[in-house]
Amino acid sequence: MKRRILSALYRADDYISGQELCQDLNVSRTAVWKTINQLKEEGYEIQAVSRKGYKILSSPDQITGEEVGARLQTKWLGGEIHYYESIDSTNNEAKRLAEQGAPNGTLILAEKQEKGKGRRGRTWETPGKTSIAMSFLLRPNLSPAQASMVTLVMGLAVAQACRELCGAEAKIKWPNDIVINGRKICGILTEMSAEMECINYLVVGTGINVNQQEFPLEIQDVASSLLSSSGEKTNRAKLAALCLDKFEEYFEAFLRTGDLSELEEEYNRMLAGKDSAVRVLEPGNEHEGISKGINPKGELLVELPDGTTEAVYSGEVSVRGIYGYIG
Ligand code: BT5
Repeated sequence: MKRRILSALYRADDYISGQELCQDLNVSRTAVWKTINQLKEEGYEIQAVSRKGYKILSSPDQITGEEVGARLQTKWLGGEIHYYESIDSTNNEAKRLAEQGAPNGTLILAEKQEKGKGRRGRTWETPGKTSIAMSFLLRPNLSPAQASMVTLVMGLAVAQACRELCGAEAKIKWPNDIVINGRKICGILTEMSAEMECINYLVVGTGINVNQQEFPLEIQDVASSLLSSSGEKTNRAKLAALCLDKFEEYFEAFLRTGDLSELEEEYNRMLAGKDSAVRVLEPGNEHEGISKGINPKGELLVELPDGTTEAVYSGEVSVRGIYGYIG
């Protein structure tokens, strides 16, 4: 009920009458009035003007299921939402829920992560109140080999959402970071449960630095936030919802062809360091080349000094040393 009323208030550009709310949601005027009061108690500023109705003036900065859910325009992503003030890791929670049979599209949001995870055992800082930590569960009909492309689809969604909502010069650092001016503002971790031929489920976890003004010493030189780079605060729930809206749209494009052929061009426009030198950190075979952007399989094409081009698969190597920081 709260989510539906919030959603109607957000959708209305101007005032929405009590009667409209009752009719749209099929509830009584008293129920609407009660919910509006409840929202006010929670910190929402809602103006009520006679003969005009209700208008939302401001909302508390929180990343709850209601706040994000009310802003979502997706068809299936976020159909079920779980919110935690504090959790070990939203990816871990998504996996636990997946094992209990949670449906495709289930979304997990947390204000704070106690054990946020990066790739290969690294950690991810989610201090609370300033960032986004979210994971969602997918049960796609894909082969395990296609899974790494889903990280790229989310990267494109986050970069576009940051550009659209914050006007930020967000770029994608292949395969799983979003950077602004060479500093990381977002990391994506996709985890998979699979058999030989098919995926049981995928968990796509995204951490975004939104309103942080400072960072722990260890990541001070590599990390940034949307606030630090633009000077303006961003509503976290709005940004999270926009990332998810865009993911659903791009993911459907990905499913249509089973690869990134419909998204490749847009992705390469947003790619940091395209046509510049990159260092490929293949164990035992570190080498340099020129980044030529991704191919439809999501591999990074690297032109080597001898003129040949190699396709770097995200699962095998990482690329670094190009965006002003070592990542
Ligand atoms: C990543 O790993 O960038 C993937 C991060 C995924 C985080 C999300 S949050 C929601 C979901 N739940 C989880 O538990 N995880 C996901 P990687 O490329 O390995 O980068 C990790 C490195 O980034 C660390 O070793 C630090 O150097 C740096 N780092 C840690 N926290 C950071 C932050 N808040 N901002 C920028 N850099 C950070």
